[in-house]
Amino acid sequence: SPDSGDSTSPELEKAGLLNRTKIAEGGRKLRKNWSPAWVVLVGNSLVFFKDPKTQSPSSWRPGKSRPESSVDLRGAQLQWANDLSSKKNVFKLRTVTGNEFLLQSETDSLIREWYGTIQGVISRRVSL
Ligand code: I3S
Repeated sequence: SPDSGDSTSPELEKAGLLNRTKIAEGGRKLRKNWSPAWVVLVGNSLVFFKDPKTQSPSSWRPGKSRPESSVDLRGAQLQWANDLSSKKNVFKLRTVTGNEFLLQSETDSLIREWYGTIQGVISRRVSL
């Protein structure tokens, strides 16, 4: 890829549209509020962008658009969480700071890819 030799910016690992809700902040439970988000995995961060109509995987780059929020994957925990929702294909991501997110897709293969890629990043960072 054109970016692979650029050591000044972390490599984009994956980007796409997922349904997302935050369910806890600092260990404190929040009311669910599902909404679609562009999710971008870059370096050890999972970055969320709000409006899927005005965002695309090519517009995530710094300066082009402002992320809604960003999650540090170092020390995070990932688990399937179909017990936490009536929706199918749900997994939960918990950060070291006690923030918890549910991520979901109607497409089985897509959610499995995301799970695997995020788990790969978490495992890789833990061993550093
Ligand atoms: O786990 P819950 O509380 O049943 O989650 C549902 C609610 O948050 C609901 O919102 P209101 O209680 O504000 O109406 C959402 O609309 C649902 O999507 C939530 O459940 P699912 O099963 O979709 O995660």
